[in-house]
Amino acid sequence: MSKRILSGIQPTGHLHLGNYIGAVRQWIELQHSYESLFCIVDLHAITVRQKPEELRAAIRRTAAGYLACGVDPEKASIFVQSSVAEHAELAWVLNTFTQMGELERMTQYKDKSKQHAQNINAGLFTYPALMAADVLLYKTELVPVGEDQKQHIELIRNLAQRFNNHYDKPVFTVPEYVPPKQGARIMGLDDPTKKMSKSAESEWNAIALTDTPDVIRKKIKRAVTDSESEVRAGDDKPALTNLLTIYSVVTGKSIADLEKEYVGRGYGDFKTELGEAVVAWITPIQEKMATYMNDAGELDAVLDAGAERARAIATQTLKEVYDVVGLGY
Ligand code: ATP
Ligand code: LTN
Repeated sequence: MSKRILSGIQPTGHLHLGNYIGAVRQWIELQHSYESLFCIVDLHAITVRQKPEELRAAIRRTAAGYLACGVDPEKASIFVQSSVAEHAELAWVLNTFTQMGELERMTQYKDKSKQHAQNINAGLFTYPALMAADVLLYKTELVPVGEDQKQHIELIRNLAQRFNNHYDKPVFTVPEYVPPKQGARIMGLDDPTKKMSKSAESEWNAIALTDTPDVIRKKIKRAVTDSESEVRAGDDKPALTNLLTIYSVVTGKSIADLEKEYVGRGYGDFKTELGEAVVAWITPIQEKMATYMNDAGELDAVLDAGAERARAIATQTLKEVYDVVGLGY
């Protein structure tokens, strides 16, 4: 049997280029060789306050986004986390194996507690135990995510080993982090020192898959650049490195070739042409996304089928866990 992969994105806001390059792009490739599960992690999303109608809309839009980017529902199971109750159930058990000190070290938790200082809830703190449940329920071997999630994967590996050792049974598979080939950390267009993020304060930070062509062109025009006018990547050119990575992903050209194309030309040309390249790449994705958003029945069918396949595995694993732990009667 082929190896299993699982990944997920929170339905908060709109999918952006960072999500695509850091995560979804890998999924589309890997789905051909691995048994694949791609989740919309709505239970994670409520660790930050969400308006009910907006959350529901974001769940559907995220699912449509996966499909529009090329996740094939015949190859992969696409499902919503809250429709498989075992995620929350296993998360509870894993919470009892997770140390406070480990959670306190998580950088995502530290960042989010700063962003949401008025609501540092217990769910935000134990977020990684729920993420561990997502991964371990399916005995997942590989987890393709952006670099910001590496620390969480390391914690999940420790939890799996700790649980297995405690009961002296190999219940959980110890998963591995799969880094993106390119663009593990896409930076904000307004600030190349911070990652592009759905929840960034500035509207100039991220390019959403749903942005109109004009908005995309404007965002790229306004993107921060580095000193001197040479179009080249390098440690001393974080902004250009980021823009060149995006350019390379949307055109399939190598960064070296792009650098050659722009020898002797300034940032102005570069940005205009990058804007057009992103628009050309995104247009068919947006068209496909619109067809899924306009066909509620089709989207429901994909999510129902995905949840059913996921549930079949999840029920088995949870039963094994309850058995070894001694829960029930
Ligand atoms: P938020 O800002 O609300 O926390 P986010 O934009 O960071 O959201 P997530 O839902 O947390 O998005 O992440 C979904 C996936 O996208 C993860 O695999 C994550 O590693 C990846 N990802 C997110 N931002 C980037 C980025 N800037 N570069 C590369 N990968 C990213
Ligand atoms: N924590 C991740 C989202 C996430 C996830 C997962 C990713 C939740 N559960 C399971 C991979 C596998 C994030 O914030 N980007």
